[in-house]
Amino acid sequence: MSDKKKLVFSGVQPTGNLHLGNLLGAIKNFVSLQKEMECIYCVVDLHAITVMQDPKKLKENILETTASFLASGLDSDKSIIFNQSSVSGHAELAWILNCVARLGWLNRMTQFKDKAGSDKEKASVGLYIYPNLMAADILLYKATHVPVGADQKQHLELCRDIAQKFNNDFSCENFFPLPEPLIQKNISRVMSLRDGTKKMSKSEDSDYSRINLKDTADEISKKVKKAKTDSLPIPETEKELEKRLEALNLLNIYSEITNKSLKEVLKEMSGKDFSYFKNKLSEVLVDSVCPIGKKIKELMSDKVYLQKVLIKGKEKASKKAEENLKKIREIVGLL
Ligand code: AQP
Repeated sequence: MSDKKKLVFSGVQPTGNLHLGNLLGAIKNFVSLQKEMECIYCVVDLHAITVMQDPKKLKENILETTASFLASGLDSDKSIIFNQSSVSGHAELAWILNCVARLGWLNRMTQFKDKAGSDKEKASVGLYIYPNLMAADILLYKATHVPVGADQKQHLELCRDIAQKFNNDFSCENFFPLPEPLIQKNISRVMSLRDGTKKMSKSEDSDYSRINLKDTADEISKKVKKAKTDSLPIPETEKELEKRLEALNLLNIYSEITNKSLKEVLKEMSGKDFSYFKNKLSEVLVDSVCPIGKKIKELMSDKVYLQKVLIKGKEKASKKAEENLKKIREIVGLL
């Protein structure tokens, strides 16, 4: 495929403070891709309302997620940056795809099971069909590449199944491309600082489980100091880390931030105790995260500017979406 035809789409939910998991698992990749390909990055506010949001806070979070994109290095002249609900084609295509996707496919989605918890009957219908909306987000632009954290891999596979079924059902071979997930190799899932079996998440109750992009140097140091580890020193080999999930997570974070392989990090740190390593980790985190946090705060003091960025993105996105939707309506037989 020529570079011209490649198109990147991805989104982040405006559900609160963005954290190190969002940065290392997704946004870092967004930034490097904008140098190579045409990219569309979306603040997915319609996804956010699949669980109840305080309307005032949601508005603020949409702007703050936009500020976080810009502060992390996204450029609104190079990439299309907008919020999902401003382009109504996302909801229209989602409805069409609701009629293509099968119940059995959605029943297999593990994120719904995790987020709905033990009482699924009380979850919103929106939360259940969230992956169909995600498929619509991507297919509306005929995106070919989707940078995401490993937690979104299953939803991407579903998107490919939906695209394939649409192409077969309506006899329009290759109409929708089958999008490829782009998952970071070294750190595809940043884990909670309190529990190495859970991913770092905005909605986790304890703020000590995550490093937020807006955390101060002091907060980062405190969180790293309190991060769960074990009593053994840092080992020499990756094999010895297999069952030490919290230690592995911290070492992986250090490796990603310093651009060193885990092997190199172990060479540097083996035999040292965690208090020594945690000091080093705090230093590199403060150096890389605090400038982003400072920029987010600066950008949030000019909300008019942030709104202008979103409007500019909406205009570009709407044009592309409408061109594709015209063809989709025609294929489906809608007048
Ligand atoms: N811990 C993580 N490690 C690696 N990647 C992650 N992502 C999220 N958490 C991690 C990736 O960030 C992108 C945006 O995610 P999102 O905010 O839209 O949704 P999410 O995956 O549901 O993230 P959270 O933080 O867990 O949000 P809440 O708590 O609101 O549900 C995605 O590419 C995701 O893979």
